[in-house]
Amino acid sequence: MPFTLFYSPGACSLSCHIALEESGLPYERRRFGSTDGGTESAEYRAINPRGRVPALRLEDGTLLTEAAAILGFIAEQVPDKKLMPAHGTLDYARAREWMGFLASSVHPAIRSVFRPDKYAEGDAAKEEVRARGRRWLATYYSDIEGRLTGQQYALGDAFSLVDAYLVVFHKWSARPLAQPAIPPMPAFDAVMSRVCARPAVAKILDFEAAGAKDR
Ligand SMILES: N[C@@H](CCC(=O)N[C@@H](CS)C(=O)NCC(=O)O)C(=O)O
Repeated sequence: MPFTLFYSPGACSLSCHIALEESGLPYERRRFGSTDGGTESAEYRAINPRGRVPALRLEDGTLLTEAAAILGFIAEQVPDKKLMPAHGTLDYARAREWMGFLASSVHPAIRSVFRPDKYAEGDAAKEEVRARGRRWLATYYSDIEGRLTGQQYALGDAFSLVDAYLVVFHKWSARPLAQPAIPPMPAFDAVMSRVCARPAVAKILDFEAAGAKDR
């Protein structure tokens, strides 16, 4: 049995979907929507009690969660593809730094803008959460832009799965709820043009945009 990716179109699971396609490994995928009740369903909770995507089921039935962990795991299955820098190098630490920042700072800020209902009740409280989230987004996206200025890819001259993870945050930044907070990002846009032109990335973006349910 190949790996099975549990994903929701356009969610952070997009990064792992791209990673699997880049890896060339055989995989299956199952869609559980994060905004239509799919991830909250009893069927999905039985698969992943955390009720979030992404999740990756391995050949032996083990379930792995958390996008950053899944990205690292996929890269390690295909070391020749060099989807992540070698362990023990500063580049590897830099990749972990990017992933930690995206997962623990930028993602929660985005969540407070897209899903304030997860943090507050009542319209006024939700708007306050959203407004504060937007202030964080302005700071974080300026930080991303600064780090990407002068770079071909997040880690320098070579594509890595950090770039696959950044695709998610670039797509989210274009959504109307986030847009008012997002500064001009010419460097981020240029890196993403390069990344999204990769055949594997373009294929998965098309697939998720079409909302297709099968491979
Ligand atoms: N820390 C997790 C967060 C995963 C997460 O929040 N995924 C969202 C989609 S982007 C989700 O499943 N949301 C459904 C929900 O919160 O009910 C990770 O980085 O993988």
